[in-house]
Amino acid sequence: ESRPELGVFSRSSVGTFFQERPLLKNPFLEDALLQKYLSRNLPPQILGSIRADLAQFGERIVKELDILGQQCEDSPPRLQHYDAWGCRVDRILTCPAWAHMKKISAQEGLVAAGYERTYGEWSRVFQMSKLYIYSPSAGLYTCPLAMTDGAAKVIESFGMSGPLENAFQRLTCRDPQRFWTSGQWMTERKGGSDVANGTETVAIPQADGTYKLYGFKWFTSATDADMTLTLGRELNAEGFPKQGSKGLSLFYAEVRDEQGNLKGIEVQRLKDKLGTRQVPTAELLLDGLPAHRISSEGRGVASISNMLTITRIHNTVSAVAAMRRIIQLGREYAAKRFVFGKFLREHALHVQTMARMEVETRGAFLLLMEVSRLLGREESGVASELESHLLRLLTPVAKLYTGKQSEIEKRDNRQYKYSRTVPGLYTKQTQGAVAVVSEGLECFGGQGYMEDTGLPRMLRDAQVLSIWEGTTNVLSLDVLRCLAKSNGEVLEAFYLEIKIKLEAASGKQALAPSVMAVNCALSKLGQFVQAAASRAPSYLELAARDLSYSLARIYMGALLIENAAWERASHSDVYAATRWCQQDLCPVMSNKDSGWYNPEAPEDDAMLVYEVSPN
Ligand code: UCC
Ligand code: FAD
Repeated sequence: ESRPELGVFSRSSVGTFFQERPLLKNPFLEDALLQKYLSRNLPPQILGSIRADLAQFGERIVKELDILGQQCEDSPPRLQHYDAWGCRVDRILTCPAWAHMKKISAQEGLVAAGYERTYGEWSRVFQMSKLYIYSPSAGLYTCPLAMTDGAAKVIESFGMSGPLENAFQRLTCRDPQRFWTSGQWMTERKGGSDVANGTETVAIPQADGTYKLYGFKWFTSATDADMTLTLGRELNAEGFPKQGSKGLSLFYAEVRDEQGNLKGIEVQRLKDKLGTRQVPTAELLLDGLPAHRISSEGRGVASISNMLTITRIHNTVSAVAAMRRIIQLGREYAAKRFVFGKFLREHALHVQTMARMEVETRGAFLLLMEVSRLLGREESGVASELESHLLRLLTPVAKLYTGKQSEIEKRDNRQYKYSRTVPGLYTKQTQGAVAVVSEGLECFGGQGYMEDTGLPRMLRDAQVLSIWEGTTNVLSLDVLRCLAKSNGEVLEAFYLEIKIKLEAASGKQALAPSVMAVNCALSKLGQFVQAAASRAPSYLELAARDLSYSLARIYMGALLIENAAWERASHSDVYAATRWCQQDLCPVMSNKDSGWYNPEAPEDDAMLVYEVSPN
């Protein structure tokens, strides 16, 4: 008897095991630290309503928005240059999910909440908390929201009249039909950091007091916006553009006419980007864009700085939110993935890896909330001078540190021998804006690398956070400028606020080593600043990045201690503070001792980078 031929007419067998996927749960209810932060700080009369809003929004994120965010990634924007009849139209075509995000953003008041000020000085904490749970599911719609918020802030600071009043109402409204978004066009081909020398756009005055702008904007994100703030150069008496920073003014422009066609703008092309693919980023030729000057002549950069403050805080939101989300998903997965005889969450080495990510994220989160709190206080008119100084300093510090953050190994308090002519200790500092997210992807093994899990895009989108809105070095120089300009008052504010935060931990034995570490770092910082005062400006320039990192780590240490000193704090809060404070909190002092900022260092660095082959 012959055997039947097996499987000829059956489907091939693919096995019976399928890994359970990590589920996104309500990102507000899953976030113990956010909830504790709100309970610790918010007045009881507003806590309930803010919690209810965030819990409800968290539910909406899981059920409705996360999938829309993925659709934005899957259907990136396209540029249609010509219509079927050969007419130039330059339409930026976005997907329905992107349009839906605009509607939801208005309904949820994601910009409006910052201006309605329903919760007084806590309104910004509320708004940023909402954006923080939304951001990883937003399909990068948080990018236009950031610029919209920044534009509203600039307009509010100028006072509203004429078209600006209408614009402000639209940027800050909850009605999806009326809601506008704004662009922020600063970067031209010659420079995005060096705006003063890079801007070639000229503003030609018109008889009615308005202007027409001619130039080329090299990067313009969320180019489907309704309006923009941008920089342009006015002409001197001889009819030539005025050069330098003093030649730049700030302009307001509505970019489309009633029919939705662009006014005096050609879209050259859409950018082909590593990440942020959901967002249309374009190169624009301004060919007579009608505009209103809103700053006084030559005060363009100073006037747009309010926008930079807001967008840099939003950038911090995105950085911290990405870290938090990958941990939330990673810990979910670790409870489901079974390897070597037990669940991942039972493998101590895996959990140690996640704990390192968690410590990073906690420090970053508290710094984000601190900056939001200070912004809210300033906007409610209750901030002290000290707090305004702190806000100015901590905004670039938070942006640059959280964008770059998350390189885990430095957390170990290991010190590496640095064998150069100058003996010293070298604290390892391989840097990577994406390190927590990158480590987070590894937590899913091979699946973390698979596009259809939705995870890889988190890494791609994280990479931009240290580049746009000011690179790490440029912001480090901004930190220097801010310190230098204030005659010592900003640094004094920094010291005073930290002392206040450490006070909260007095008498708490478990926190004593951490308090000591922060105090020790503060005194090293003081020694550094004192020593640097007598050195050439190039010395501080070389130290700028390490100095900014030191400010970030020290301040985050103080915030973690303050958090852990709360009477309802958990053992984990104390542990997080302890772990944070075990690292080198003042790398600028360690690297000073290694001679990295000395006059001969640039030459050595240049030789290293540009070494040529001997033959
Ligand atoms: O990248 C962009 C959009 C991306 C998409 C949106 C992302 C949203 C967040 C993510 C959410 C998903 S838009 C392009 C962003 N571009 C930058 O960030 C530029 C980076 N470069 C700088 O920041 C430079 O430091 C410059 C451009 C500010 C340097 O210009 P100047 O002209 O050389 O600067 P000066 O002379 O130092 O400063 C001119 C004035 C001074 O005031 P006065 O004249 O009163 O002494 C400064 O104190 O501007 C003041 N100023 C500031 N004030 C400069 N920066 C600031 C500041 N940050 N805060 C307050
Ligand atoms: P460069 O200034 O050429 O920097 C190159 C390198 O030099 C960097 O490592 C930088 O840190 C370093 N460097 C520069 N100056 C110094 C210095 N003085 N000392 C030490 N190091 C220095 N711009 C807009 O205006 N609007 C937008 O909507 C917008 N969207 C963007 C979207 C995306 C996806 C990207 C990637 C960029 C976008 N940008 C936008 C541009 C962005 O803001 C700039 O690219 C950024 O500010 C850096 O400017 P740059 O490209 O001229 O770099």
